[in-house]
Amino acid sequence: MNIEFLKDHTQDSDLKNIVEKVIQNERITFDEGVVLFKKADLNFVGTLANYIRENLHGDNTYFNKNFHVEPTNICVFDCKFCAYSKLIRQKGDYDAWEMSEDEIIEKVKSYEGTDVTEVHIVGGVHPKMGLDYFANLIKRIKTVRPSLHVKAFTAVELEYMCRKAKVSYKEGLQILKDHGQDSLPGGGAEIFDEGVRNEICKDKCSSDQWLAIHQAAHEIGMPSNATMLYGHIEEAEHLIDHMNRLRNLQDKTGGFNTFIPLKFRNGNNQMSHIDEVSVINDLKTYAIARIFMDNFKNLKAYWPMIGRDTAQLSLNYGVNDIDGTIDDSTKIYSMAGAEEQSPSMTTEQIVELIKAVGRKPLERDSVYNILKDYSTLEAEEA
Ligand code: V47
Ligand code: SF4
Repeated sequence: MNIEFLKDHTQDSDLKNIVEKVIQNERITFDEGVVLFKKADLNFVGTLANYIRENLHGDNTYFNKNFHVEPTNICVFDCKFCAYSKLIRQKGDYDAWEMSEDEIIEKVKSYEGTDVTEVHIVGGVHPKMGLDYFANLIKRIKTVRPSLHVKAFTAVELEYMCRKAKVSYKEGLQILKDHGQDSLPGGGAEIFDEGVRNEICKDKCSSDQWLAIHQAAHEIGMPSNATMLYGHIEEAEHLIDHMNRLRNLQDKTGGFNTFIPLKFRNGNNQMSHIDEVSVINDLKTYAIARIFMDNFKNLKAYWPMIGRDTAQLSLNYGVNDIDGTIDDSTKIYSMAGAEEQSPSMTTEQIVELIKAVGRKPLERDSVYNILKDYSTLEAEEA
């Protein structure tokens, strides 16, 4: 199906209006976003999202070469969807870990001679690991490997660090930046609607604080990502409200690199009684995100969470980025029942995954500069 066919054959006037807006490159409203969730089928939103994706990126599909460090899973907060903080609370410290600074540095050193370009550092909110500790850690990482892009700390960790150190968000972020931090990941956003947030993660940073921290980062020249945790107790209105708050901030600052919808996984957490949503629902969420978030250039599917097959399918539903080769020894997703228990893909595998659906694999850096075109390389060269 193509967009002209949709324009000519859509009977519903609300949906027809949305098709026309997309063709005119006009922004859709909050109500129209909700209409897409409630009335449109997967083919409809997929056709619109793919049209937008191809206008923005053609077949280009980005990935990067990164590794994850999770300094600790000890956390002062108690998010109901979090698999590992619950394990600690129920079983004493049996499942808890804390990496020492030296262990983290050893891990960074272990990538010497490889072509990874980014380290992603995120963990639980440890009561004793504060701003000074992390600033020093980043400085040591940069000494070991100056060219490595350090994408670190969710707004949840940053809110706690700044509060404890009694500094403003801007001051705290400036200290981290001066020590070498390059950008912020998108975690901790969950769902901004205060009613839903109160149900699923009431004790961590508020929605306003999350947005204020990302705004402060953008204002001092640190780009960031944004996530949205979907598929649990939220309704369509909450998803659109979440995306709308991000869209408004992006209008102000332009500092977001990418939007990452994260599928709620129900393993081993306090929301395990909630069924996970279907793949159809996943693809619909990506597609509507692509249509609604007109000022976000990139839409990322985080493949360890949804699995390689759904990530591959999502490339026809608005997604243009499937994160990285990710040598990921972190546990936050695997403990919650994510598709990939030990997520790692070689460059060759990621390139083949993208090529298999007729897209063009491009290695990018953390801020979406293209580093290498893999579309013409043979498998063994990749
Ligand atoms: O905020 C925790 C999510 C997030 C579960 O910026 C869960 O490039 C689903 O933000 N089911 C942290 N999700 C991870 C994150 C992230 C991941 C990949 C790339 C980037 C980026 C950021 O993980 C949390 C929370 O929303 N999470 N538990 C769960 N049971
Ligand atoms: Fe802590 Fe993050 Fe888990 Fe919430 S999601 S309990 S903030 S580690």
